[in-house]
Amino acid sequence: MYTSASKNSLLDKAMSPKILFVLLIAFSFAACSSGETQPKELTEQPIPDPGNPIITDKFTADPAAIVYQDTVFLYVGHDDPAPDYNFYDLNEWLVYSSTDMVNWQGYDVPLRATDFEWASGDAWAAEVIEKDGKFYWYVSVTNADDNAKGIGVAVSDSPTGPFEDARGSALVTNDMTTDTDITWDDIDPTVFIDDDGQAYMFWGNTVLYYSELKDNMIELEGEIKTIDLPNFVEAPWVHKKNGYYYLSYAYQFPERTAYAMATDIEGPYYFQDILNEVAGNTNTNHQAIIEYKGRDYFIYHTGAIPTQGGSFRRSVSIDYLYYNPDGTMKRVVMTTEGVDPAE
Ligand code: FUB
Repeated sequence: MYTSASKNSLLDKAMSPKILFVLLIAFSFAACSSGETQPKELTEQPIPDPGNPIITDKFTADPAAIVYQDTVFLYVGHDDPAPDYNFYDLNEWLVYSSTDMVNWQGYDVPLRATDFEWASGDAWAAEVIEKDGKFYWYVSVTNADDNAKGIGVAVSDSPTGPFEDARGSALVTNDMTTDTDITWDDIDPTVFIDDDGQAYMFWGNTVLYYSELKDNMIELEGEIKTIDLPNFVEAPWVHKKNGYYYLSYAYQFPERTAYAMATDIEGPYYFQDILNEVAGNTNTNHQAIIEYKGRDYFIYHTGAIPTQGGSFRRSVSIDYLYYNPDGTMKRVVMTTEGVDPAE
């Protein structure tokens, strides 16, 4: 039987602190799950400081970088197509230097495709390496002999040039690599000198080739071999850290950057992961990786220069690279801000 006494005791129960607490939680949960949170008070935030792209007065592509005597030297191709032309049009390479990764000094043009008499043009991706005080610049150009892409090498006593053709002929010609029928598989050289002093050159498009270099750095040594990597397109870059060899490369097209790891320069290379996503409005990505003043950097290109940037009008950007404790690399976060001045 329901009496007022029993009604009171129910009310008393309902008002107990324990039940009140449960009700409060239930109400807050219901409010949250229906999206009824209180908006925070909004304030104006600082406009991002556009550190990327790092060079804005020219289109720059295919970055490669070295650290020499505490200075970073950045080597790029100069995208320079006429306004109505929509393909790669690069005739020269440029060099910049920096001691903080933020402020970059330019120099006179150090090398042009026409500096190789046997080439008909096309200053495609290239990379410089220092050995015994000389600087060797390995380049992709079109070989006038067969109208196919080939690799040349220039040399200088200074990281900023001027550079001159070190051989007077191509280091790699299309007929030396027969794993594919395409005429542009001999591009994008990257050179790595291992701890024992042996230099290796990796290059390719669709097929990834590599070979040892002779001590003089301007001749191949031994046979040309291949490395099989998933969805390899081009732009190999080799670096070493804490005993691991990292082979990063352009993966699929439009390009992401992916990487594989090995404990020996010649492999086997084990695929790891995507390292960088498609770089905005450009089909290509083309990375360089360096360590400088205790931090790791991922240097790449995007089509981010307003308003004409794109696949054939690229510009170099820099963001931080981070490693996991097991040596794998974290995916790069491409930013507008770029990096802070290195100290
Ligand atoms: O710049 C011309 C070509 O585009 C390069 O050789 C490739 O790596 C791609 O970035």
